[in-house]
Amino acid sequence: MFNQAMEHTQSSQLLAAPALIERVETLLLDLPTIRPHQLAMTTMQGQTLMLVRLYCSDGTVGVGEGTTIGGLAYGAESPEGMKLAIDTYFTPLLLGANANAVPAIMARLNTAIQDNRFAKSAVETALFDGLGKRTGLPVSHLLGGRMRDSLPVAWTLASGNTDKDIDEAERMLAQARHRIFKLKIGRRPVKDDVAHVAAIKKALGDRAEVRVDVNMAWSPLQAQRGLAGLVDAGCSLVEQPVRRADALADLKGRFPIALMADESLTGPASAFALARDSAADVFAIKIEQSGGLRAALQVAAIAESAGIELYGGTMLEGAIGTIAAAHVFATVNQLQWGTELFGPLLLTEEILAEPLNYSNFELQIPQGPGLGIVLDEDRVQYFRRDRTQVSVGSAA
Ligand code: MUC
Ligand code: MG
Repeated sequence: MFNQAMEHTQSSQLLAAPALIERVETLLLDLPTIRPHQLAMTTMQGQTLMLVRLYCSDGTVGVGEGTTIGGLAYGAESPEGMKLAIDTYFTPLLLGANANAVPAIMARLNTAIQDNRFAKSAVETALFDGLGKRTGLPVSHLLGGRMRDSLPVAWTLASGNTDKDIDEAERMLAQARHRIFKLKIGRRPVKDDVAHVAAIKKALGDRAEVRVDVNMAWSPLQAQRGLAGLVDAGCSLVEQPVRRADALADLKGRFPIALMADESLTGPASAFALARDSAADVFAIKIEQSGGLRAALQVAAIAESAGIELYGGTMLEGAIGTIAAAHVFATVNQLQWGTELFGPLLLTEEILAEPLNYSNFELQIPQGPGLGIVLDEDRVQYFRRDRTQVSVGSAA
């Protein structure tokens, strides 16, 4: 009897209070990066975070984030475009909806709005954050529960200069922050890129693992030459060396180096096609590229059933998007290649009341309700792109 009563009390605490979405707010925050970040297709000097907040009738507020890489350099969505899409098209579908019914809301958005995967991921993050705050559960628990409480985090060396990259890697090793390094290549001739990788691997030796991301820059022929050189350089993994999925499939299994799909993975349907065509050894799962947290888990499930290994990828999200991805990655069965959830560390400015905990080469996943993070509201307001207009408006 006593036990039954206890069970009842505990379970009723976990019920989410009814909550209707009353207001949707979107903001653009501009934050500088610690150094220029050089990829094959662009060099980033800063990052724009598109924040979305869902204000609900029970007083809870869920927050989500969308980012891209170099505006429109990486894909079809931009932070400005996400804000416009959410303000104009998502908001009328969200207002008045039952915020606890996350799959129903996402189904409605997916029916009414094509693509816009990054914006959908931001909104789904905010929905889960709110649901977590209402139930007292971390997002990872809402997604089925955790396999792990912390995640290994790789660092991307992308200064564009070999010596600077080696110095940066040494600093990361000395601070016990990262011991897996992903090198951004694909801008220079293949042999120069391979020499750059070989020099860094030689300097770091067995103290670190070196991987590369070509961001689709190589032709199939360049990729064959490049992969052969990367194997000799001691590189363990190559991410999206070529643009097309069929070219990826042609490369797979031809060199003793792991081949990872990134740009080719745009959600569960593409994951299914890549798995069917045996086009990659590893999938980079990303919440934004997948179109949301649950879609990312579908990608993971397809990989797992096809015997494809997993890596927790990033779109260089700030703290909110990074932690949303961390909650997802906490739940997958195996994460053979760790993660690259270093986005907040690339930014000079903190927007959380308490920064994320990166220590011992890992990111600790917060235990609190929802995303388990608290925004520093003054700093959020300070970094708003429209700050001047806001203060002028409020003074009037
Ligand atoms: C990508 O292509 O993987 C991840 C790390 C980084 O530096 O860029 C991103 C995007
Ligand atoms: Mg990549």
